[in-house]
Amino acid sequence: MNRLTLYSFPFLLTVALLLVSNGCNTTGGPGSGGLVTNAGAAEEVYVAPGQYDEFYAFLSGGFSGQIGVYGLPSGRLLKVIPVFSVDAEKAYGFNEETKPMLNTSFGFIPWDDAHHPELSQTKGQTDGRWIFINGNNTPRIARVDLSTFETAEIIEIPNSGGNHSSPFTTENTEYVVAGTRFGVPYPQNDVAISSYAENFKGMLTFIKVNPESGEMEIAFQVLLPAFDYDLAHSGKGKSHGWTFFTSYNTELKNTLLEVNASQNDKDFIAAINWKKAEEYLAQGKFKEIPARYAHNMYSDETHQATSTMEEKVKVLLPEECPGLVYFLPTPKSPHGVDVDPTGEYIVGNGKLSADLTVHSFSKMLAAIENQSFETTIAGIPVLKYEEVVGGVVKEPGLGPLHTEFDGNGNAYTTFFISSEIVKWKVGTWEVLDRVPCYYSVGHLMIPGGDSQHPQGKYMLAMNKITKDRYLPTGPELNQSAQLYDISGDKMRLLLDFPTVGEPHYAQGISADRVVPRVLKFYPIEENKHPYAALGEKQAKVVRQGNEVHVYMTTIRSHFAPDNIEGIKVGDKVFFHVTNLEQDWDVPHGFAVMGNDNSEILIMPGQTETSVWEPKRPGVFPFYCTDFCSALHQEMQGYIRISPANSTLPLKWSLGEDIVQ
Ligand code: K7E
Ligand code: CUA
Repeated sequence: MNRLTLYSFPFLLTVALLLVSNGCNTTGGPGSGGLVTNAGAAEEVYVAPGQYDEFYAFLSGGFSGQIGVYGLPSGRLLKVIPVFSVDAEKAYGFNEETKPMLNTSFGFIPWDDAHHPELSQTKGQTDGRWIFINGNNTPRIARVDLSTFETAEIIEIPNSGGNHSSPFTTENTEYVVAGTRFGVPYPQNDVAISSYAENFKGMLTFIKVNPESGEMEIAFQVLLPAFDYDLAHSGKGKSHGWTFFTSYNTELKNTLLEVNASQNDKDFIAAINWKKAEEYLAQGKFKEIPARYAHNMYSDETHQATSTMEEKVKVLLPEECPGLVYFLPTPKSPHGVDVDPTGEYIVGNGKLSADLTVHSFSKMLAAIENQSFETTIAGIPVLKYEEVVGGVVKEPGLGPLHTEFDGNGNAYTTFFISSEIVKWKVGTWEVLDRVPCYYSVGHLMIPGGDSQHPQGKYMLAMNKITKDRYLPTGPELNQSAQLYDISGDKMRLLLDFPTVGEPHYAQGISADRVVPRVLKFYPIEENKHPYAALGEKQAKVVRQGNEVHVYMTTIRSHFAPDNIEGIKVGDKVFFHVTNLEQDWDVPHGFAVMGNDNSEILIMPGQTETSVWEPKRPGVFPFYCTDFCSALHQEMQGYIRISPANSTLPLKWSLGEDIVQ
């Protein structure tokens, strides 16, 4: 049989268009595409020296596993926050304090693929407290504290594979959610891959967020058929209490998905009534099942992370919980699902569909009330398409992926294949404007654009292909973001800027919601690190068998102690370095020659630990790695390593003061 006959028409169309869209920008050169013709655009993105940007933008790093923090409208990179990947710059995953953050049921995992940052919300508005982000590969959700811009917590998601539809929040951050992209055996087990349809399942997870501390806890999971659950967004306003997940591969195939998962005319949006789930939980209608998953917390008091292995999880079965889940038929392999600010409309971005389907929440409730079901799958009613669809945007573009809102009744949808963003009117479904993207846009972001209260001044497009936009940098070019002004009727391109990693989704927030909360240093008197030295008088070196603990302090511009002797080959040396500074932006660094580890970078008032196992006798220098003062280059010391059988006593000193 001719293999081509296997391929569906939409698939061939997609391939053809992909080729076209990629082909048109291979011949580029400086300024060959997408010239900014708007006079004054440069002025609109110019943030004068010494001035702050108006917005923070948090862009996921994709396969870098991190979050990039940028200012808008300038596009200036402010910080890379290490989340799922080790980062030598900040010693994340290298120092003893943060290693437990990357612990999982598989052990220490130094990397992940992070797609969707999501800001915490209060009353449907971004509140600047935390930002959550998913790890896809080894399913996890992280919480970053926006007072320190550091990862505060990571929780692993069990019964999951490819944690992609994650971690979208509810309107008061009651929950963040996680949906499995890949079906996996439930329970995880050694079974034939060809038994996919019978042995594999898809799990959706609701993670409760403590309203004061932000601490996460898996509240419950919902067991569903092994579709691929792609993206999610929670209801708001009238639809508060519901969360919507897109799915594809409703065909339940386990091979050649590009063809086999594109067969069904419609896939589903799964609508989960989490308030109903809470009732069922209260009634005890759950199954508690064994599940090993890590829960890692960083403490700003002890400056240390702990990792706890959790043992079980509560699972709800739709068959036993009527009213918990409904399926909304949605054409064809929907990617993003986006709820408008009123909570009435649920946009299903069908990747292979010619039109954009928008469901109506009120119609959905009516269809449930009237039991307008097409059929039932695994105990889950499938609502009739005609009964739930609220409107259709006719032929807006090719390859819709994601939609955001501006708070003025307009929606903006990205089209990957036709490489553009289309603005349309919610309710009338008319196309109002379109702008090209350079090139192949994935997600877009309007600050607050997935909340009840968008701050609709700018829109950011995150593009997959960068050819001809920037100076070449070898075979790989950084991904690119483009900033548009959306304050008027027409979208206007203002700026291109390259980004680190591969941003998928992003979040934006006006700076005034974040800046007042930012911590400038850790009060030294509150430092509860068990190995802290809270003043130079507490600096010391303690031997416990082969382990040597150096209680070291650092302040401009010396370490205490800075001369250490009596260490032997075979010892394990713990440098616990406390930064005594009590001023903003005065970290000190520490590194010792030949250590198979990164430097550490200690914030003012913090303690960090670097472990070193010296391999040979000699005298080895250590120094401060962060240029901290005019005498930074003087910030150095020595440690003497003697042979394993040496009887040289421990000795440490700083100048004349603390000689032992
Ligand atoms: Cu569309 Cu991972 Cu949200 Cu990329 S995903 S674009
Ligand atoms: Cu401390 Cu340089």
